Amino acid sequence: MQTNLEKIRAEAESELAAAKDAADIERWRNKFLGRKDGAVVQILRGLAQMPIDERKAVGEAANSLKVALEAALATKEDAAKREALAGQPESSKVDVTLPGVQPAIGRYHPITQTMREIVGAFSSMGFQAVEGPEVEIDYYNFEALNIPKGHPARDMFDTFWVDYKNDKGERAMLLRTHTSPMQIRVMEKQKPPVRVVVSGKVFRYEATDATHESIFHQVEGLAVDDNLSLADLKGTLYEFARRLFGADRKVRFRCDYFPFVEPGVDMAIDCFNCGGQGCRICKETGWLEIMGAGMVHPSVLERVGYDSKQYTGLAFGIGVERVAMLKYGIDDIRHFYANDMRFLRQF
Ligand code: YSA
Repeated sequence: MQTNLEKIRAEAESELAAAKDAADIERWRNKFLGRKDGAVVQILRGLAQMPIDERKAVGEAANSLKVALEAALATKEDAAKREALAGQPESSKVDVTLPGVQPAIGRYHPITQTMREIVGAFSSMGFQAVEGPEVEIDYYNFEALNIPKGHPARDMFDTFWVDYKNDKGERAMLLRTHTSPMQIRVMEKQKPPVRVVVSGKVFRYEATDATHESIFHQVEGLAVDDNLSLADLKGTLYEFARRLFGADRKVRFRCDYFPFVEPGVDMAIDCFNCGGQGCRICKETGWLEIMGAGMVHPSVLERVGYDSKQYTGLAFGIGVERVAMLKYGIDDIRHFYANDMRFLRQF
C-alpha cells in the first residue's frame, strides 16, 4: 500500500507541474483530491477492509499525502493567478487584496438645505412652491413694483444689467435683484386666492462683507385673498420664525420702506453671536435682519387686474444666507461660497 501511495504522489506532482491553465488544475483536483472518486479518497475508503495492524499506518500516510497535495495545489493556484496578472498591462491589474475605497457620498449645500427648510415650513402652511427666471426684464423687477425709472428706490437694488437695449435704446434686461418680480408674474396668471413661495438666486452689484454677498438667495412669499391684514402677515412670520429657530429666539418687527408695500416692515432675529449685546456681525445693533415684508400696495394689485377694494395681499422676501447664519452660528456669509470642504462637510 505504501508503494501505491508513493506512486500516487509522484504521478500527482508531475501532473500538477504540467498543468497549464485553470481547467488543467481543476481536472487535477478532481482526479487526486475529488471528494467522490479522487485517488486519496479511494485509499481512505479502502481502510475498512484492511487488517487492523496495517490500517493505522496507511491511514496516517494517506492523510499526510492529502495535506501535501492540498498545499501543492494552493501554491500552483497562486502562481497561476500571478502569471495571469503579469500578462496584463499595469493599468488593468486589480489587486483584490487591497482594502476597498469608500465612495464619497454627496450632500446638499447648507444654503440649499436651508432654502428647502424655509420652503417646507411655508408649504406646510398651505403655500405652493414655484420658481422664476433669474434674468428678468426691467418691468417685472422694478416698474410693476412701483419703482419707475429715476425712482430713488432703484438705489436700494444695485443692479447687474444685461448688455441688451430695447427699441427705445434703454437697458431693459437685468439679473433679478430680488425674488419680488415673481409676485407680478404669478398674479398675472392666477386669480385670488393666491398663496405662493418663490425660492432662488438673486444678484446685486454691491461690495461683500460679513453679512452681504453679491449673489445670494431669497424666498419670496405672497398671499392674496379677501380680508388679509397685517395681523395675518405677523402671525405667518412668527410661525415661520418659531419653526426655523425655535420658540426661544427673539423676533423684532420694524417699519421699513419698500415702494411695493404699504405698510412695509422688516423682521430681525436677535444676533446669535452676541445674544443682542452688539458685535461685529450685527453691526452693534444686537439684531440680524432676515427679511423685508408688508401689505401689497393697492396699485400693484390694480396693475395686474385685481380689485384692490375686494382683495388685500401680504408679502415677504427672506434672505436665505442670513437665516442659515443664524441657524448654524456662522459668523461670515462668505464661508458658504469659499468651497472649503472642511466647512461644508459639517452640514
Ligand atoms: C419686501 C416687501 C415685500 O412685500 C416682499 C419682499 C420684500 C423684500 C424685498 N424684495 C427685498 O429684497 N428687500 S431687501 O433688499 O431688504 O432684502 C431682503 C433680505 O435679503 C434682507 O432682509 C436680507 O436678509 C437679504 N439680503 C439683502 N441683501 C443681501 C442679503 N443677503 C445677503 N447679501 C446681501 N447683499
